[in-house]
Amino acid sequence: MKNTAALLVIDVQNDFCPGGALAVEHGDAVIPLINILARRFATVVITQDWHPANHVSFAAQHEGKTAFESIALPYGEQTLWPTHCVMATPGAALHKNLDIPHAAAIIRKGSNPQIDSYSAFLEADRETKTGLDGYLSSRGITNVFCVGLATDYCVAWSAEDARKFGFSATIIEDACRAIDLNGSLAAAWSRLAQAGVTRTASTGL
Ligand code: VGL
Ligand code: ZN
Repeated sequence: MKNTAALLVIDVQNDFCPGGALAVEHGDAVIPLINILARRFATVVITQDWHPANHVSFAAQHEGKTAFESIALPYGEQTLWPTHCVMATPGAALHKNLDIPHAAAIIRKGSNPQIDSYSAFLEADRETKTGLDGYLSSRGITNVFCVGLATDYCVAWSAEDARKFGFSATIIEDACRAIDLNGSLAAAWSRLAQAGVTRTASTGL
């Protein structure tokens, strides 16, 4: 890959892998491919979903609510999730088979108790930046490639926001797995197409 390309490795954490608190089906199956792809990029950024134990996205924080329902919050509609990726717990750790020693930056997101953050660039209030846009820009990055978990949430929102900040964005589909809650995967792909995100297979890179 050109030096203007970066790979974003989204949320390959224990809680999103089989046996985890918010397991994505076959989530761990993407790891060997991600390890291979990462070797083609000089710039790799890893993200971690990283919530306080009382995070607003946890169903357990809302009396009478169960996981996968949604509620209205000041910044919009929020899906409620099982308690997951609590900061500094084993569930929040990167999967042990992820092997990207040259990744120079790790972005942790979702740490504000009141605001979720699917995207690696912007929190769910659509205002608060993580700083990733500046990190990439100051390294001369113009093209962002996204892999990881989950296709229809954190990968999709990150790719959409990459476009918002003026990067080209490509999702490498076979290096991602989806949650697919109530048609969320199909909905994500149509929003992504609207946003000008490219969808490709790793074999086509
Ligand atoms: C994610 C739901 C809640 C993700 C994170 O990484 O896609 N999904 N938190
Ligand atoms: Zn989360």
